Amino acid sequence: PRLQPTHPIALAPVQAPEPTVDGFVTQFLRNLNNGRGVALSTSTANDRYFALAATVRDYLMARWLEDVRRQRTIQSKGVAYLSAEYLLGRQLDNNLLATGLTDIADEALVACGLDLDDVRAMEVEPGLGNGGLGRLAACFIDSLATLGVPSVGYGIRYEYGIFRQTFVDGQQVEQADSWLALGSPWEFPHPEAARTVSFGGHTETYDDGGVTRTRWVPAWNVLAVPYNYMVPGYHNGRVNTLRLWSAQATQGFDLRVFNAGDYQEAVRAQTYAENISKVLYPEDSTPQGKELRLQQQYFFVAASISDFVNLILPADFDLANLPDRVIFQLNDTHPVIGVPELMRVLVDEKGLEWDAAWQITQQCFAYTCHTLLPEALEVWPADLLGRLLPRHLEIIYRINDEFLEAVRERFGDDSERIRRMSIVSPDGAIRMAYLATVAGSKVNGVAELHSQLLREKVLPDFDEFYPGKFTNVTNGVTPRRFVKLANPGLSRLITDTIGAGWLTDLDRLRELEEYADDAEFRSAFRAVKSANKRVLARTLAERDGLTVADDHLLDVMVKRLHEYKRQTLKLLHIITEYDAIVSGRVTPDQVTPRTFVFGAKAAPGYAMAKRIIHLINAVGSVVNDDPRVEGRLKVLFPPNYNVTLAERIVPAADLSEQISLAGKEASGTGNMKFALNGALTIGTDDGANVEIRELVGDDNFFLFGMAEPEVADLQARGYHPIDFVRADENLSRALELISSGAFSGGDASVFEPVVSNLTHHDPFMALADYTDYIAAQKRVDALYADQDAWTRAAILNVARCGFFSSDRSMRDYIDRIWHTPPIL
Ligand code: B1H
Repeated sequence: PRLQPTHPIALAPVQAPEPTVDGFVTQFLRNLNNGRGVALSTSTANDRYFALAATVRDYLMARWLEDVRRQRTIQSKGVAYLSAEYLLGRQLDNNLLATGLTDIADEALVACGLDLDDVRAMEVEPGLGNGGLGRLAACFIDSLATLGVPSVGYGIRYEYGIFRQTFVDGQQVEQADSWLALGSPWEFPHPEAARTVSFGGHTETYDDGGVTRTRWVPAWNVLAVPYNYMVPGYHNGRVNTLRLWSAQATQGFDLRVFNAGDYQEAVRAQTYAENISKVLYPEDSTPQGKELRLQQQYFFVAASISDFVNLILPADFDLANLPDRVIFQLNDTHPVIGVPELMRVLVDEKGLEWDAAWQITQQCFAYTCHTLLPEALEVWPADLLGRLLPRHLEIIYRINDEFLEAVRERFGDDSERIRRMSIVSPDGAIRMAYLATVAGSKVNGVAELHSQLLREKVLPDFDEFYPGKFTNVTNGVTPRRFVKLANPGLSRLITDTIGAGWLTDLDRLRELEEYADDAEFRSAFRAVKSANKRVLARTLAERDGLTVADDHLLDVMVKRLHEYKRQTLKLLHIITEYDAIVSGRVTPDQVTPRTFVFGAKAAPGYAMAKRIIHLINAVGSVVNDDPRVEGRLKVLFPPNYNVTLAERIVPAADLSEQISLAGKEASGTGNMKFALNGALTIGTDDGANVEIRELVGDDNFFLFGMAEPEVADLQARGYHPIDFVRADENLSRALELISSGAFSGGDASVFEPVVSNLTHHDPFMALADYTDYIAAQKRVDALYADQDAWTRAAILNVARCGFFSSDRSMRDYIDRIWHTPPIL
């Protein structure tokens, strides 16, 4: 009788702490004492942050474990989102919000004599992504959890995320982002569930009871150790999983070599293996064709597929049914090596016939393309791929042979077409976007215009060959982080006006439309914007020692530094305004007082982008310090723009700069965040700007510049930027000012490369759009002068942009691509 279990395994309860202030205090102190090994009186801010995070975790735990259990029992179809990047932002506030515990936590900390703000400031955001693509993945997993769709996000636990940007004499200097230096309270390592990932070696055939089979004999292995993170849905009791892989050597160091005194050699293999998840490649939109990068890609994809096939699926699962159980969504080409990997697993490891395996594989993948820039489409030299993954190269060749055979069957021996469509390029490189298109059940672009150009310009042969394969899913952003957390004032105003529930049904923002004409609502709306500017002012003062005037139009351009995004066009506008004042053509009181805010990281190897950063800082210091300007123009460039800072900048902005050359920005997602927070957009007809403008209406959007067909036309006719310089005196003066050394202490050589690049090449046609841009900025000034009209337009932006919730994006993926119903 002594051995009767009182908590039988299957029924053992997972207990959540009491959702009261007392319950919270008790759990918080317990975590501080037992988890951190300190008393409140001796604890550091970091201890308190860890204990608070652990407390929030404790509330989520029962739900998480229940969701994991339920998903394993039901075994319904789910999404495995494969992404090399997740730009998560801080977790504490998000998870407090999801659990509805923010107020309780606040009071509980007060009860302990602490301030929630001081504690939350300790969190270092995990910057495991470069920009829009990584942030999109983070928004998507948030929405999947909120919709209750079974899903796992798979990725890499980089030890160092996107570099920390500093400025030295106005120039970008990168520092390692050691976000894990003090540990992370959000992760759960599971070394017992590690997967072995192999590299190198050769392939051989062998006789398997009369059948000839191929096997891969790799040369070296690494361990992929999973770290699990909770992904809570909003107020729905659901918690999905994000699983990030960390590389570990299969064997520790070589003790014999160590004892012989060669310490470096003893750890060489270990260092090599563990380098795989050491650092995020800081490229954005242009891939680095580096061996380590391919190692990273294969590492996380192979571990993820093995995790799903060998650990998540039941042991007796019939792999013929795999497409009913999972869809692997390829976030750009980075995980496309998963296609030959699944084939290898099915054929070499599980013994399926090639044709059956290919049938399965084609249904289990779908591919999202995030770019149109030809230089951004990943290709891997066959010799590199063959050296690292010899079996995968064989599989890719066979896929290509069979694919080209099918093309031949359909179109005859059209050798031009065959050459164009081959997954293997004429110079022997593997075109990963083509492989993904051939293997994917669906291929989607990320905004209407982008999807259209993808079909018509980048992959037209494939669109013709695979009718119905191409589709669009316009990107979205999570309103939980980017409206509710970032803009509590606006959120309160919205709830007071239209009631609760809009945060998970963002189309309901439409109900605000009628209030655009309500003077009282407009003044409340303006008050929120002003309060947000003061919050930003405080943030920038503390963070960077910058000052923000509270009566300025806040004109914001925050995004990666890239020539196609045209930060130089924004600069030319600023210089033109400055020139107008200092040349005496206008008096300072005739210009709209504006503060221009930039945020931008440049890829460390992108020389022109770094020069442009230098120029922005240089223009800033001259303009800001020139007494003739009388403080009417300010240029602020806080370093190290990241998710945390975005949450302060976006809600404070009046004007959102989305000024890429038409046809170059696949979608943009910053544009959506600004519009949803009541900034007006000045933008080109590019990416999702097109859809924003259609929704908010021409009167509430400042459109300028060439549309994509005009760009193509000008390119075809021959673009000569110098013609545009000659045609617009303001433009030539602005360029002349830079050339004269006005922003470089008289040294004309410093920014000569920027000016000469613009006047002689201007690959993204900034000068061609300059005149129209300036005209559009005049319309901005005119509307801003009428605060009621401006506010009305801003309200309509909020009211009409509910479409850009990532919940809607996820529903579109589910309907058009995944067919994975929520579990209720
Ligand atoms: C986007 C990238 C990207 N498109 C390669 N492509 C990378 C490509 O490390 N790499 O090699 C990293 C990133 N990122 C962005 O995706 C687009 O430029 C945006 O327009 C779009 O909004 C975003 C999300 O779809």
